[in-house]
Order: sequence, then structure tokens, then C-alpha cells
Amino acid sequence: MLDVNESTVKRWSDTGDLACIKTRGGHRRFGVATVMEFIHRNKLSASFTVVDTLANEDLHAHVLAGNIHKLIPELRREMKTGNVQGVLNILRIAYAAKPNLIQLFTEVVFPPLTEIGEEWQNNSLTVDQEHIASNALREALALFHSEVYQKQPNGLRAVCACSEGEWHDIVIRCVGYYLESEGWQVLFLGQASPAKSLESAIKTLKPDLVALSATIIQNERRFLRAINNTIHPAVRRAKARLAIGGPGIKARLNGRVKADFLCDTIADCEEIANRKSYSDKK
Ligand code: B12
Repeated sequence: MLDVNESTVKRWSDTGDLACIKTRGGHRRFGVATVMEFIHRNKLSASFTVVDTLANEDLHAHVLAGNIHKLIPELRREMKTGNVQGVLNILRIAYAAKPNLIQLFTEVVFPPLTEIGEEWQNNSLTVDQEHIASNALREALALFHSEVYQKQPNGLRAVCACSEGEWHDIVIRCVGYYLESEGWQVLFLGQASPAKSLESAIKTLKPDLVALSATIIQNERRFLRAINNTIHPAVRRAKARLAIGGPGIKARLNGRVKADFLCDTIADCEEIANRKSYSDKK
């Protein structure tokens, strides 16, 4: 892609500039998205990029110009057919054109999810179709994140989880993937984490940040009790920070829930991930 020697690639890899995955046999493998991020960061130009795999000329031009939202219909189509590799390819293309994870999630990944939710709500999509689509995305994101460029470890640890009874874990996974790319160590507790198990995880794992996602708060009193009486005190004992995100959560819970960050969008992660917020810690 860059018309350079193998030894040059090895040197970039040895200095940590170009991250690689080592196979059991000790061979280096370079993820497409990592290579693309490297190219952009170093202002190099590639003779061929994954964007060039787009057959549609208009789309190719738009994406090259950074209009990655134009990929939404492609992504939606691949999601609906449950094509994990197809979804993965769209993610790689979007990242190659714009190596910014927050923008990728906001402009490309989340809109089709919202649309699919609406189609399900107005009965134009069945439950099984919705499950196939969201699962294809979830799996592709898991593959994609292992290819994303990660900064040097920053010594900070985050625990990411969904609140009690909450199954919608795609956003909190994306939050964790972003934190990892910023050098965080991330531990996923996953869907529907009971307050008590989160409390014990905080005690043993001693994270710097606990990030929670709450899409559906079925019982507000119970939710507030779990956060204010169990999770927030555990976070304070661990001298950590607590971030809670969910649709309209600021308007809904501001002043009533104890948290360091209340987040309506994944863009709030940029503030949460900022090393300075933890400068009193390490
Ligand atoms: C995929 C999906 C599912 C999948 C989830 C798979 C998975 N592993 O995640 C499954 C099939 C399991 C599911 C189940 C249900 N779902 Co559902 N689901 C969706 C769908 C289509 C996408 C969810 C998603 O990821 N959204 C994408 C993100 C972008 O949206 P978001 O959560 O609002 O996140 C934004 C912010 O809130 C913020 N944010 C959120 N968390 C955090 C955390 C941090 C730290 C930060 C910084 C930011 C942040 O960032 C995002 C924007 O940048 C939505 C549609 C929709 N509009 O979201 C419905 C939707 C959320 N589901 C809905 C419903 C009703 C259900 C069920 C009750 C259905 C049922 N009868 O069983 C169950 C509930 C399960 C449960 N107990 O949680 C409704 C919720 C309506 C409501 N508010 O009450 C929606 C909105 C569909 C609809 N249009 O009606 N669902």
C-alpha cells in the first residue's frame, strides 16, 4: 500500500508506531483500520485503500471526501442480511476515510440502529429481523475494534457495564472500544449488571472509571436507589469517577442521580477519557 520495504514496516512496528497482532508463530499481522489510521496520522498517501473497494463511483467520491454518513444505506443493508463480514468491511471503509471512532459511531453506526428500532416499532421489521441486524453489527464491531489503532497504555482502567435489567449493550461496547483506543484498559461486565455485582467488581478491580449505559429505565426509583445508595458510594470508595449515559438522561435525572458525568451522546467520552480528569489519582 505504501510502497515501502518490509524492514521499514518492521521498524514502524518495533517502535510501536504501527500496532500489530502477533500470531502464535510470531508473525505480524496488521489490521486494515490500524494501517489506515497510521497513514492518516503520518500524512502518508496510500496507492490503494480499502475505500477503493467501493464499486459505486459516486459513493467512493463522497466517502473519500469524508462524507462517511453516505455509507449508512450500505451498512443497513449488510446488517439486515446478517452479513458480519459485510458490516465489518463498511466499518473499515468508514474508518479508513475518517479515522475518528467517535465520528464513526455517531455518523455511521448509530443512525441505522435508530432506524431499525423505528421499523420494529411500526411493525415493518419483525423481532427476528431486528435481532439479526443488531447482532451482525455487534459481532462486526467486536472484530473491528481489534484492528483499531490503540495509543500507548495510559495506566487507567475502566469498567463498562449496562445497568440492572438493561440489555442494550452496543453503545457501552463502543464507549469501551473508544477508551481502549485512548490507551485505557477496559473490562466489560456486559448486559444487565446487578448493582451488587457491580459494587463487588468495583471493590476488586479498583477501576478509575465506571461507565454505565441505561437505555430503558423501567423503574426510576429502583434505578436511583441502585446508583445513589450502592454504585456511587462504591465508586467513591475506589476514588474512581462514574459516568452514566442513556437517551435524554441529563434532562431526566440531572440533580437526582449521583454521577460525575451524565452523558446524552458518545461524544461525551472525549471528556470522560481525558487523562486530566484523573490527574489527582496517578
Ligand atoms: C438493538 C435493540 C435491541 C436489542 C439490543 C441488543 C444489544 N445487545 O444491544 C434487543 C433485541 C435485545 C432489544 C431488546 C429490547 N428493546 Co430494544 N432496541 C434496540 C435498538 C434497535 C438499538 C439500540 C441501540 O443500540 N441504539 C443505538 C444508540 C445510538 O442509542 P442510545 O442507546 O440512545 O445511545 C445514545 C445515548 O443515549 C448515549 N449513550 C448511551 N449510553 C451511554 C453510555 C455512556 C457512558 C455514554 C458516554 C453515552 C451513552 O450515546 C448514544 C448516542 O451517541 C433500539 C432503537 C433505538 N432508537 O435506539 C431499540 C429500543 C431501545 N428498544 C426498545 C424496546 C422497547 C426494547 C424491549 C423492551 C423490547 C421487548 N418488548 O422485549 C427490549 C428490552 C430489553 C431490556 N431489558 O433492555 C425501545 C425502547 C423504548 C423506550 N425508551 O422505552 C427502542 C427505542 C425501540 C423503539 N423505537 O421503540 N432491543
